[in-house]
Amino acid sequence: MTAVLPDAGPTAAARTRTVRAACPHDCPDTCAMRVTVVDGVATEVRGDPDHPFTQGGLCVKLNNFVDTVYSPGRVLYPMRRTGPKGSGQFARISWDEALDEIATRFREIADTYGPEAILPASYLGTQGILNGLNVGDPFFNKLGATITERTYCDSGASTAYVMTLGPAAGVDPESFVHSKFILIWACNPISTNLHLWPFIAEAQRRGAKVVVVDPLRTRTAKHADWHIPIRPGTDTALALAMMHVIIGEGLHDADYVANHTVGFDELAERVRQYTPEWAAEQTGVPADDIRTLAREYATTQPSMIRIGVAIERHAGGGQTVRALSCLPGLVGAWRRPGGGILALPLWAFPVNWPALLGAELIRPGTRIVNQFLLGRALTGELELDPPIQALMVYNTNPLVVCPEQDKLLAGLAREDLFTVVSEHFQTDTADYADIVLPATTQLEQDDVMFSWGHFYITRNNRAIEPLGEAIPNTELFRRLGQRMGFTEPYFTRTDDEMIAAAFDWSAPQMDGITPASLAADGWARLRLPDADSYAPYAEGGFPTPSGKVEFSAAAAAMGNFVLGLFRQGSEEHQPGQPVDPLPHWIPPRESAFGPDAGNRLNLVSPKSHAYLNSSFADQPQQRRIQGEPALLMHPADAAARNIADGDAVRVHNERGSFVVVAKVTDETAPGVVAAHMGGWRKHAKELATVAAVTPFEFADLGNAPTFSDTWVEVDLA
Ligand SMILES: Nc1nc2c(c(=O)[nH]1)N[C@H]1C(S)=C(S)[C@@H](COP(=O)(O)OP(=O)(O)OC[C@H]3O[C@@H](n4cnc5c(=O)[nH]c(N)nc54)[C@H](O)[C@@H]3O)O[C@H]1N2
Ligand SMILES: Nc1nc2c(c(=O)[nH]1)N[C@H]1C(S)=C(S)[C@@H](COP(=O)(O)OP(=O)(O)OC[C@H]3O[C@@H](n4cnc5c(=O)[nH]c(N)nc54)[C@H](O)[C@@H]3O)O[C@H]1N2
Ligand code: SF4
Ligand SMILES: [Mo]
Repeated sequence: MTAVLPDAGPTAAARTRTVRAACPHDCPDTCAMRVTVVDGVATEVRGDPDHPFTQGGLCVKLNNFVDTVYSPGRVLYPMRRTGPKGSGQFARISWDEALDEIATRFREIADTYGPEAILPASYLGTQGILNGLNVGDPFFNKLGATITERTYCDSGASTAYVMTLGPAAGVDPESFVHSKFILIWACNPISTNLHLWPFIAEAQRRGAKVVVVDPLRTRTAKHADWHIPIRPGTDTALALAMMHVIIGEGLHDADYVANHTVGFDELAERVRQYTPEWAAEQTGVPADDIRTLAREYATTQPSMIRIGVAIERHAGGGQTVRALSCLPGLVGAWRRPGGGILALPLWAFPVNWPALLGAELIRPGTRIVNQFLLGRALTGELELDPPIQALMVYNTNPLVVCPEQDKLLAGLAREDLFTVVSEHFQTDTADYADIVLPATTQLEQDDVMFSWGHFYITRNNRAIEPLGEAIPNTELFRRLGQRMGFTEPYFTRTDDEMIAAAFDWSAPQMDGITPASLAADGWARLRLPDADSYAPYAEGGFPTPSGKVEFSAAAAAMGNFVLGLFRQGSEEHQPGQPVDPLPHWIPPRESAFGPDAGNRLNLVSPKSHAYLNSSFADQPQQRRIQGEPALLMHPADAAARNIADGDAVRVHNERGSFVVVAKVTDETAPGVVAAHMGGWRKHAKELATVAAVTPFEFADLGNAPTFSDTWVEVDLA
C-alpha cells in the first residue's frame, strides 16, 4: 500500500505576515512596531528598525508584548458579578445580556435621578486617537451624564506652556543632538522616554553638558554630568532665581528679548526679589550652584530644557512651567536647532478634536466632576445632587492611579452603585464591577496615533483577530449608543471613517500623508523641516495673542482650550485664570522642610521602570524586573527611625497608609522618600498602595494633580 502523505500546505514562511503597528501606550515614544503573524497568531512584536525615533527597539514593558496579549489573565468574555463587591467572583454572560443590562440600568437611573447620576471614568490605557481619551465622550455627552474631568497628566504644564508660548509645536526631539547644554527637569527619560535618550547621549558625546534636576538620583541622573537634588515642589524657586541671576548679570539675549518677547521689564522687576540665597532656603540647592546653573544655561547656546510631566505635581506646578517656559526666550535659545524647551510636541499634530469629542451634544450646564474626587463623589462626601448611581470605567484603573484610595474603595464597595468596567485584565478596579466587558489589545484593533514625544504620525494596523469576545472601545460605544437608541453618526461610523475624521489631512504638515499611505507605510514624519534645521521660532512667531513669548501672559482663553480637551470638550465652569500675569512663587502645601513638618518626610511617587502606570503590573516578567514595591529612604532618615534595609515600613498620613519594604539608599536626599507608582493593590502588603496617601488637591493651573506635594510619616510596620 502506498502511504498518502497529508498535504503539508504552504511553508511556515509563506504563512507568515508582518504587520505595521504602533505601541498604544501613554508614553511619549509612540514606537512604531512590526508584528510577525503566523497562521493568524502573533509570534513576535519588534520595534521598526527603519523608524528614526524607535530605531528597532521597544522597551522592557513591550518586548514581550505577545505574552501580554495571550496572557492567561486576559478578560475575554462579558461577565456579571456573582460574589460580594470586590471579591472578583464573576460568571460569563453574553454580549446581549451585558448590553441589555447596562442600557436598562442607565435608563432606570436616568429616569429616577436624572442622567447626571451616571459618571464615566476614563483615561489613557490606550492613547490611540480612536480608542483612547475621547472614545466615550460623544456617548456620555449625548446621555447627559456628569462630565468627567481627567487631569491626571500635563493639564497644568500644558496650560502654563500654552499661556507662555501658545500651542507651539516647540522643539523637535531629534534636534537634541545639536544642544550644547541640556537641562532635564523632573524627568527620567531612561525609564519614561527611553528613545529620547540616544539623542541626548549623542549630544553628550559631542560635548554637551547634561544636568538633571530631580530629588532622586534616577537612572537618568546617574548618566548626567551634574545632578542637582532638589526638594519636591520647590522648582519654581530655582527657576525664578535663575532668571534673577540671568537678568541681574545681563546674561539675557537683549536682542531676542526686545523683538520676540513681551513683559520683560515686569519680569525683571518681579524676579529681583528671588535671590539665589532665598531660593537656596526653599530648594536646598546651594546658592552658588544656582548661580553656576544660571550662568551655564544662559551662556552655553543652544541650551535645551526637557521637562517631565512630574514637574506639575505640586501646589505651584503651573508657575514652575510658566517660569521654565520663559527661560529659553530670555536667553535666546530658540534661535538655533537644539535650543528651546520640550514639553509635549503634541501641538504639531492637526488633530480634529471636534470630530472626536462630540462637545456639541453636551447639555448646557452639565456638571463636571474631576476624577481626583472620584472617591468623594462615590461616597457622597462631595454631596452631589443627584448622587452618583452608576459608574462606567474604561481605559483606566482608578484604584491604583487615583488619590485617596481608601475613599475610592469605600465608594466602589457601595452595593447600590452600578459599576461597569471595560478591561484587558482583572484589575483592582474590575474586581469591584457589576459587569466586566472584554476589550481588545492593540494587536486586535485598528488605530492611528499622534505622539507627545516626536513628530511622527503612526498607524496601527490590526494584526490578529480579537481574542474571545473582546471588542475595541470604538465598537463598545457603537453598541452602547445603538442600544440606547442614539442616532447621531458618532454611533454608527466605522473605524475607517473615524480615521478619516481624526485629522485635518489638508493641513500643510500633512502634505502627501493620507489614511491609505499610513496604512501601507505604518508611519510618516509630519512635513516639517528636518531636525538639523528646525528652529521655527528663531525669528519669533509664537502662536500667542502677541505672537511673542509672553513673560507676562494674557492668554487665559488658551488655558480654557487646553482644559476642554480633558473634560469631554466642555469649556463651561472654567476656574478663573490667575490674576497675576507673571510667574511667581507658590510654596508647596505639605513641606517636610517647613515649620509644620514635625517628623514628616516628603514623598514622591514616580513611574515604575517596568510598568506603564499600572499596566503590566500583573505580568510575571515585568514584576520580576520591577521587584517588590519599596520605599526609597536616605540612611539618615532610616537611622533616625531605627529602620534597616529590607524592613517592612508603614508609610502614612492623615489620608491613609500602605506598607512596603524599606530600601535604604543615598539615591534619595535626606527628607525625601520615594515609592514608585503602578503596582497593584491586590499584590501589596495590607492591600494598599501609594495612592492611599496622595492628595486630591489641585495645583495652581489646569487642575493638575499634586502627587509630589505629599508628606508622610514612616515607621517600622
Ligand atoms: N517606564 C515607564 N514609562 C512611562 C510611564 C510609566 O509608568 N513607566 N508613564 C508614562 C506617563 S503617563 C508619563 S506622564 C510619563 C512621565 O514621565 P516623567 O515625568 O519623566 O516621569 P516620573 O517618573 O513621573 O517623574 C520624573 C522624575 O520627576 C521627579 N520628581 C517628582 N516630583 C518632583 C518635583 O517636585 N521636582 C522635581 N524637580 N522632580 C520631581 C521624580 O523623582 C522622577 O524621577 O512617563 C511615561 N512613560
Ligand atoms: N501617585 C501617582 N499617581 C499617578 C501618577 C503618578 O506619577 N503618581 N501619574 C498619573 C499619570 S501621569 C497618569 S497618565 C495616570 C495613568 O492612569 P491610567 O491611564 O489609568 O493608567 P493605567 O494604570 O495604565 O490604566 C489603564 C487601564 O486601561 C486598560 N486598557 C488599556 N487599553 C485599553 C483599551 O483599549 N480598552 C479598555 N477598555 N481598557 C484598556 C489597561 O488594562 C489598564 O488597566 O496615573 C496618574 N496617577
Ligand atoms: S511603552 Fe513607550 S518606549 Fe515602550 S514600546 Fe511603547 S512607546 Fe515605546
Ligand atoms: Mo501620564
